Amino acid sequence: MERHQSKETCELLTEGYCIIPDVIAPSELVRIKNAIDAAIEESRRRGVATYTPFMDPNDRNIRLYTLPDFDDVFMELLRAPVALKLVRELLGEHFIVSSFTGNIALPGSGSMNLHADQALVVPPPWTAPWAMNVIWCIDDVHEGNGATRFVPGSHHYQDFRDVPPDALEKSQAFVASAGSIIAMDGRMWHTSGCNTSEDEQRAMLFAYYTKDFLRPQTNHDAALSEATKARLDEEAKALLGMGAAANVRIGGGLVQLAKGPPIDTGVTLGRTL
Ligand SMILES: O=C(O)CCC(=O)C(=O)O
Repeated sequence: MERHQSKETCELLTEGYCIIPDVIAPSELVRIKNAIDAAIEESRRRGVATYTPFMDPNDRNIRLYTLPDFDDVFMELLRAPVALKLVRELLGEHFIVSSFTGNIALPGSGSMNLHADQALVVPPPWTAPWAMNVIWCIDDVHEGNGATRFVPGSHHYQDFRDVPPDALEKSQAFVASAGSIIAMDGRMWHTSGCNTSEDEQRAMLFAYYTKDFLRPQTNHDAALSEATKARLDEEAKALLGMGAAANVRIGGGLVQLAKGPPIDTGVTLGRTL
């Protein structure tokens, strides 16, 4: 492991996740919670359902999509240096935001199907991290209120066939305080937990970044309102993969192709392509 890498980065590279506490100040947490409440109302007003039956067993999971369209604070989270540092360490310099969604699990919410986010956008084999989530914990999260559950070591699975039948039983809940971020390799198999608490809400926001050559989950150019788009600077547009040029980087203006096969095929960990 390189010397300059932090403990968190090392854990992310080796364990497939790391937790960084106290990233969001208490006053910011209030601002984000208010933005989430407003987004729920606005999403419903726009006719976008906050219950997604193909994902969740009942409507106690409130889903929010395309968060940057609701409040500028969400774009600030996507651009937070602490998050982008982790993304660079795992995915390298060239990445985009694939989607930014929220899942607010209310008491009585159930678990979705086990999955790995990279497996949702890349066919196997999954030999390198091409995707990752930076999960913003807006509430304290733990087993009882349905924190995300992950299968330790599952970021090494390379194919659907590698997922054991008892993967769910092997899963464990993340435990983190409100204001933490959890960075998770996109190959980690995980699911939402069941919120069995009496009265605890569990809001977690999923900033999903991928290598820039992967088609994103959200077409931000189509999904964001004109008003939101007008507020984005060039750097934000690039982060959202909204530039006019899309997948033209790999060949390096044909120079790389003329030189022969790429030196690094993206099959090894970190800083590739
Ligand atoms: O809400 C959670 O804990 C997990 C959500 C998730 O994995 C997803 O939406 O893909």
